[in-house]
Amino acid sequence: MARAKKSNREATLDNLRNEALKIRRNVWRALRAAGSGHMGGSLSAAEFLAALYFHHLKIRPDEPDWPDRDRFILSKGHANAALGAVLAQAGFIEDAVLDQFYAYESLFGMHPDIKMAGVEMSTGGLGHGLSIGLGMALGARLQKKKFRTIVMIGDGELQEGSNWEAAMAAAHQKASNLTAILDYNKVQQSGHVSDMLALEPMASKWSAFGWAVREVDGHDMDQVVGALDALPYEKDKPSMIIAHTVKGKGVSFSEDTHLWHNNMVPDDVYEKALAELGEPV
Ligand SMILES: Cc1ncc(C[n+]2csc(CCOP(=O)(O)OP(=O)(O)O)c2C)c(N)n1
Repeated sequence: MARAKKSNREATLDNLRNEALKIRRNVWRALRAAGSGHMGGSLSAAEFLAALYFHHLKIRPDEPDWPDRDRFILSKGHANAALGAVLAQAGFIEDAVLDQFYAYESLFGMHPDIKMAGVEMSTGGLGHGLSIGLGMALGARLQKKKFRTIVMIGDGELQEGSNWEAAMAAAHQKASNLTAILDYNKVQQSGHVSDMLALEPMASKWSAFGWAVREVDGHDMDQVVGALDALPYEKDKPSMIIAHTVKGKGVSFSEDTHLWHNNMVPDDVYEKALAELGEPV
């Protein structure tokens, strides 16, 4: 019997799931090359990064500085292994660069370097990306350009007061061309966010700051794509996507623990991780 043909949307979602799996595999590959690095927050971001670079962002990998491109800032810059992975998969950089993670004179370092193709902003000191993204969004408005700016932030990062200044300013400026994605994996460097410095209620807090808010399961590709396709959510308001995620997602020992926020990656750990993730198609 002939197999039922997949709808275009199902095929798109399958393709994006596959890219997310490749991101996770490439994260472990890069970290193994360096011997260590930040796996937890890189693995939680995989679905959104795949959907951004292979579905949502208007970008040209062969012309990284195209003036009309959408801008993406990874404000939680310690997850740079995942950004490098998706930039390689999308063709901004050579695949071989992934084996140069954290190597001497490599542009692919522990944090994003604006000198590397496809990287919009050097980040790593937490708490700056949203302000910079707002500046880009306001710049687009001044230049009468249609490009959009998307900033991914972490929940631990949100404890930095500068985020809330940017949140107020973006609402005041009615920056509807600005989107924030909160990788809400509930774990920061030294423990669970709720134990360190609680942030709930998250959604109503952002609404009160004047943002249009949507909450999704950040590992459900259908919801991830739906949230991106629906942007912007309200006229004259910046949009916030609260992505409920799992730190270290995809590998049993790294999930939902600060112990794998940043860790060593000897060969046996790398092999266990890849065996659990499985092969992309
Ligand atoms: C200003 C600043 N303070 C401290 C650090 C060290 N640091 C790196 S990652 C991290 C935890 C971030 O937690 P979160 O935003 O929840 O990231 P995720 O769980 O997504 O990896 C900290 C404190 C930093 N990079 N910048």
